[in-house]
Amino acid sequence: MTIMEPRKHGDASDGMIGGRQSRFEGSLKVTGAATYALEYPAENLAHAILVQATIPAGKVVSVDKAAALAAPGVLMILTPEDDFGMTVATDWGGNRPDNQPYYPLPRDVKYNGEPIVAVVAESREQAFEAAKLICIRYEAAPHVASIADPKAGEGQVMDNLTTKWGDAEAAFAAAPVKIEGEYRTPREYHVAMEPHGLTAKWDGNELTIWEPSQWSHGMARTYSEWFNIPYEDVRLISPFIGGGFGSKGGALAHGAVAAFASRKLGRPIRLALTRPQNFTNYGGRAATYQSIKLGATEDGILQSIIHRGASETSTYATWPEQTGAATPILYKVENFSSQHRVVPVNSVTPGALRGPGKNPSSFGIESAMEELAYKLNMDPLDIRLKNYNDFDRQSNKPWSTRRLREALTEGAEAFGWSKRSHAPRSMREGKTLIGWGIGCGTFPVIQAPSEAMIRILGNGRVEVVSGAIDMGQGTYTILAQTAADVFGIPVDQVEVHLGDSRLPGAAIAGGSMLAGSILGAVHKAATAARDELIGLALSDAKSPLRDTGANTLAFAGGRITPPRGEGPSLTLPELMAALGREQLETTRNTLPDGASAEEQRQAWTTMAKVQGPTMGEFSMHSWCAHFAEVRVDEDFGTVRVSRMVSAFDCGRLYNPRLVESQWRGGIIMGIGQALLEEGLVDLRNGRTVNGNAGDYLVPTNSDIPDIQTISVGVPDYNASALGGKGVGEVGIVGVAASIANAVYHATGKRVRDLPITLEKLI
Ligand code: MCN
Ligand code: MOS
Repeated sequence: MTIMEPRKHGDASDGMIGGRQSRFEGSLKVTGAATYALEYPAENLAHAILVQATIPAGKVVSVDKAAALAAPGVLMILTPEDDFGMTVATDWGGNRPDNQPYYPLPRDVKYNGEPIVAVVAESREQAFEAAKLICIRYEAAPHVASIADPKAGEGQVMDNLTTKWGDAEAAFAAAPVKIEGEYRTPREYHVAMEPHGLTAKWDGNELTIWEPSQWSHGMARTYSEWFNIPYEDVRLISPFIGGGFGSKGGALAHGAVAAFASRKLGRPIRLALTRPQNFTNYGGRAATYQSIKLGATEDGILQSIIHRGASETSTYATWPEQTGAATPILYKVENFSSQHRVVPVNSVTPGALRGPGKNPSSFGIESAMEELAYKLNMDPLDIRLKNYNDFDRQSNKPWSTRRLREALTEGAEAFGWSKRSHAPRSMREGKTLIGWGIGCGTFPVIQAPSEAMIRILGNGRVEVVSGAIDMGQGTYTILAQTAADVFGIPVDQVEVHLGDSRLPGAAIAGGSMLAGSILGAVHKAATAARDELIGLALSDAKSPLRDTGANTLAFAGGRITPPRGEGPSLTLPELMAALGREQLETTRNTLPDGASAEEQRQAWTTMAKVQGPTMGEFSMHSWCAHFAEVRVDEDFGTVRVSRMVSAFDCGRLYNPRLVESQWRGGIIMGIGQALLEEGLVDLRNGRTVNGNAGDYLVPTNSDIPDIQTISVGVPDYNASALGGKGVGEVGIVGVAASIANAVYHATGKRVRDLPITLEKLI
């Protein structure tokens, strides 16, 4: 078992891959020196705000803007009347309709809160004041408020999410032990600290956008397509992001409005969404429900899983929150059937939120497995080990690495699981009921091509340059560590430049795919740069290393030497000086050799070349097992999570300190999901009732217990060039189930719909 103990501060190896280097850009953030998108100084700046529809469906009949236009400071008002002259851009799937006009402020209202008017003024306050004077007339149409609306219906089956093997119905009918349950998760939101927004500025036909982004290249492409300008003429700058959690992967209507207004006025425009607009203008996690039937033998061997799930989507686009994403791979079962439906409702299209699909999916299957365990009077740990899945029956491929057994056993040992007493309500301290539960999680390994440049400067500093994004997860730091490792130099001799679409292309900071993807490119470029330097050092007449007879050189401890230590030893700046080089620049990417410029462009700006977990020979995933302890007040039904132990297999860890922080962050979000978070919709008008940071509850420090994390992973070189698997999302997956299971153990009450609030327990 490897429990991560912080190494003593200042250990030189902390800066290498696998070291515990603290956040590279940390001091910039805590001293306020890091500039965020809405803080970039721009001369002659004007401000735009959005006015939102107050009906859930229908048409804008008229916008009376005369009074608002006359208000102080107002420069322009945009309405559905305006011809934006924009065209629809390529979607996530890489598809683009031909010449379809795009109206960021549409006449047809599809959800309550949809932006339909924009006011541009000298100041933000003037824009808000003027907006109050606008009078909008609508023609309302019937609406479906949410998945809970009786009018919502059953929705449509997604054929590509239907999975089947064996005969699940017959096996279930024949199974001696059965359970059946329906599990629900509500709408949930990202609530990133930094709200969405941007500063847009045109210079002639060139557009610069400062906007928080998880994908600088993909978003630059969208802006260029909206305005039909060359990709090179858009520059999206996003070096620091105050959290994204899936919400900042694509350009949105407010970005289109700001960029359009800027072009039309010939002035830079700033548009910041209000906090409530951060709940309406882009999608959070869709509400879901799913029914699960498990059939088993008397001794707890699974015979059948039947899964039927559904999630909300909007009326204008399909986003499935895949309730069956984890169900087919967690346990060994010979008879399986799963189906997922999407139910269109009048809401903004839902989107990715940390661990999309896997998250609600694991809440379902992991709750159901413990229901089965209690029905069989079996230990929840034993039933999981007994049904351990030996290969991926869905893809019919072997696992690349799967140390979930180790996660379960080592997690259980660290938690003290063996001291558990099985019966519900059997552990207590006075009026406090204590319960323990387990929840397993998984997230796929996704890979995307990436490119990076290494620049060695005459003064010996090494720059790593990439358009990749660091939204807090640690990209700056692990890129610096990779270069430091390859050149054998202290990490503070490295500089990292990120977050600009003009820099080399990279995978999206999403789907937990960036670290593994971009490190492959950085490592390749750094190794190539080092090889080039070795070549020069051994062949250049001016090099003191030329006559050593060595055929390679070693880079370690900040010095460059012949491998057996014979002959001179130089530092990087000394060697660069001897060679008379001001700089040495090397760019490499992970595409097959000879990829054309267009193929390269496709690779960084669309999802066309993204590789899923089973596209190769293996089935590749990260895995985890969470052990939760809850304390429930017997009289009041209040639940507190008092302890969490979580064991993970994420392959090799590039930086354990950052990884533990990622895992904890996911677990904390999972605790919020289990106990607090719930987007409430008013069925009468489809409005998000608690769409603000005061009423939509997320956990605070005082809600969070001691969290112990354990790594049981081993390097997986199928998953990535340097052996790591994805880390950013798996931490949240399975947490809610572990808490629901612990609450059942404490109270004897099974809560199948999140969040677990006190009224469900008393
Ligand atoms: N890491 C590592 N070893 C590995 C894999 C990762 O050390 N084998 C560490 C690195 O510090 C890396 C980080 O974990 O920077 C995340 O790596 P990865 O799992 O590849 O995820 P991405 O870089 O693609 O980041 C996206 C991911 C997602 S999809 C969401 S959602 C999420 C998350 O990261 N949103 C976050 N973590 C977040 N963390 C912060 N602070 N803010 C967000 O919005
Ligand atoms: Mo993460 S939800 O894939 O950005």
